[in-house]
Amino acid sequence: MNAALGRDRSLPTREGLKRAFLDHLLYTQNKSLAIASRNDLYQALAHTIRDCMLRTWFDTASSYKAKHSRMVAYLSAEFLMGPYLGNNVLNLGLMDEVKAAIAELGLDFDDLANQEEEPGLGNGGLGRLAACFIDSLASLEIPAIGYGIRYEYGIFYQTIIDGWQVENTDKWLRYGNPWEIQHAEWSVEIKLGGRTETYTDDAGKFRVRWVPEKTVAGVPFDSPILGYRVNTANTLRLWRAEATEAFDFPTFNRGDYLGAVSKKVTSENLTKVLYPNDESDQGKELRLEQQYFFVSCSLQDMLRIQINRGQPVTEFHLAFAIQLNDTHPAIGVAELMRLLVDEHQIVWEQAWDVTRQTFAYTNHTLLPEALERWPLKLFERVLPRHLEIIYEINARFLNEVRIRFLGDESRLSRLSLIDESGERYVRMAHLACVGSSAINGVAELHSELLKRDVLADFYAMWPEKFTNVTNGVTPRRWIALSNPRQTSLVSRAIGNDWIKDFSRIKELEPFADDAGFAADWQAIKRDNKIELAGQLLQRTGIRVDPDSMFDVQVKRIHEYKRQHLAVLHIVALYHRLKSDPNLDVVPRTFIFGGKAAPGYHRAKLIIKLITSVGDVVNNDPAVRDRLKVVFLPNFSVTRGQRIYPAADLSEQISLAGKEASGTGNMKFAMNGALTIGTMDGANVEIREEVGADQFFLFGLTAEEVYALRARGYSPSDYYRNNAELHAVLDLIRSGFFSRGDANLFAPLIDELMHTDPYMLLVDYQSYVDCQGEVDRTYRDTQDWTRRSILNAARSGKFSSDRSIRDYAERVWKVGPAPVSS
Ligand code: CBF
Repeated sequence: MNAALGRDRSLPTREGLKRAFLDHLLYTQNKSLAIASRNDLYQALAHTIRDCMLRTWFDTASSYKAKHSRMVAYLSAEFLMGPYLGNNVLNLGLMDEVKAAIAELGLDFDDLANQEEEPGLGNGGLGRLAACFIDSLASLEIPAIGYGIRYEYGIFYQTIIDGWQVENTDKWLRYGNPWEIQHAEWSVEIKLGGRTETYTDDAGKFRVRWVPEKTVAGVPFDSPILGYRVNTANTLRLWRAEATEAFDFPTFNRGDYLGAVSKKVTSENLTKVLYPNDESDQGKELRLEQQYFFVSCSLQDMLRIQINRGQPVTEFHLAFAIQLNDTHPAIGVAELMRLLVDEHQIVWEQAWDVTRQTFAYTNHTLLPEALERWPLKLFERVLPRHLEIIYEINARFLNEVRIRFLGDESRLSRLSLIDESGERYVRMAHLACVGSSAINGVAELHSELLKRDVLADFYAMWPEKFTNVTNGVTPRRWIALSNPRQTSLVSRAIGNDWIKDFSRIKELEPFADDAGFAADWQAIKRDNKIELAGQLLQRTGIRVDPDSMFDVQVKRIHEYKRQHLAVLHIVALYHRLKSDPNLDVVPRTFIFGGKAAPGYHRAKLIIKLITSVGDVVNNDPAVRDRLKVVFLPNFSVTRGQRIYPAADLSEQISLAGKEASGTGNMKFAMNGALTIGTMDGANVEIREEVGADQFFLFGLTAEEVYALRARGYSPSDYYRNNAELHAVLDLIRSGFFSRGDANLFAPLIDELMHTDPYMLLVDYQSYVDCQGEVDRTYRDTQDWTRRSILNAARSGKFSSDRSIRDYAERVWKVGPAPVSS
């Protein structure tokens, strides 16, 4: 703790902050103001702010220990935290003071904050959800710990070269991470590979022992997660792999220096890099090792805490509620059984009881290809003991099924933890379902579809286990931090309690009809758009008009999300304008952003299509002032913070039944964008909340998609029968946007015309018509602004605080445990 900040938990004064900052500059960075780099200044500020949190962090841990509070352990292979500095200053309630202190030193807070390397330890929605949840858990003062992986390289840095995505490594740790503290004393040992053997213990009991091929050490790195203006700071504990023996002396003594350190290098590979795929990486041995590694580290850590508190391991479920963020940590079910049965000698039945009462499982996808399964041979090679345990769990489980559904052999094979339909696989979702006391989807529609399709057999077994918890996002980061103008306007109107209790944002509703407020709201949107326009110019060289409609689609690039449907609309508008240069269209700037998985060629081709259409449209004098298309590279949390506040229109256009929830849709609505979207994921609930008038709906429903598929879908009929669509597809196919290269986009267009798995051609006309409605509405600025305010005012449901309250009540059965000041 820095002396200048005082040793109690009271907030520092401006003078104290300045002194602490200069101290850190000297004693942590060893620089003076005169010679410090921007990174030195950022590091000094980060350490100053961290100091303000340490006492609370320490007291929180002590309080949980003393109270024996049941802790939520949120296990997630990804935590897409975004930059820490601004968020921590906000949650401390120190934003004005810190900005002023920094300004008095002749520096600019935002400038220093921009220096932070964002920890991109996640791919997209799932990892960002974990980050929002961890913020809400602390803000609601719920005892919790987040467990994950400290990847040395996070999600790749995307650049666009010649219109194509190029991936660069993300060296986020190159200047160190001031927000973490390494705790080598809590390192654990992780076994991998090898074989098992049986033995008889001293009491004459038959037991199994795992003889691993190798071991690695798991070392925890902790970061404080401070709640918003409370005395709670929970922990995010990320594991890094290290060699158990960094230096192999026998090898060294034989004269092989490089060989002696090679073990270290291979061990550290385990947490080297985040797999950059949004929807699963099954089949990759290293990925399975990563999953097992962080899960075993975390479970061993929880057992250590439990034992330290003097509680018996048979009461593990009373001490911890573990949430599995998708199936990536589902191996935890088998690992907890192994730890309890093999290492702590608990009898199987009791261990199983404890395990089932400990875990709960969240499913995040309906895409069949994303449901994780591991080839049995690979699984056995990496985790031989776990396979035996899974066989035993399966045998007992299938007996339960036999009793319930006598003679139903096909049900048995559908439910089995082992897929035996061809090459044999371990089904991770099945392991998660069997080993959990609760199973949830992430939006109402998604949870219904899970019960109806993907997990229907489990629903038939245990309907009482199923529930829905609709996702949410934290209003702290996604409004208070990223949209300060809207924040102060709203707080002037209704006070600032909404930041803590977001249901109170509904108090804004009457202001939708207040002309003065609406004018301010509009002016703020314009200022946010000017700011984004500046970024777009700086990063892409494309100049856009802040008075045009900002029509935005930012998210991972995936065929089911249908970025290419938006492109078809752009090409249609372009085609219309070329045919009738006097056509009256609302000037629009189409903004895209998002990463494609490096091996997903079709998604990369969609990026190339967007940039190619942009090149033509942006440089055609006939349309230049009315249509602009920009692809902003390297969409990230940091970039999102600039984009959501500046959007007029939010594009949520996935094929109904494909997007589990979506969370970007919520961030847009909170920041006053109107949505154009399908009845998919959480869009359904957003429309319900904000009102049908505030939402531009188009496209098939999930039911209609099923029905059409069942009847047989022929995309070429749509191509033949819709003249504009015909022209649009032909224009792209002809090479018009690819300098005459008719082959470039052929794979995309041919797929649309022949199989169209995501039914773009079915929804095309409805989408384009709906965009016409968007245009008409946008022309009436007052009406649009009113709808924009209503979107924000009615978005209260979509706070992650509400999601966490739902989990706490219905799944974890935990409540707040405030830390006294
Ligand atoms: O639930 C959070 C998000 O998770 C995903 O990103 C995922 O990785 N499966 C889904 O695709 C989103 O719909 C969902 O909002």
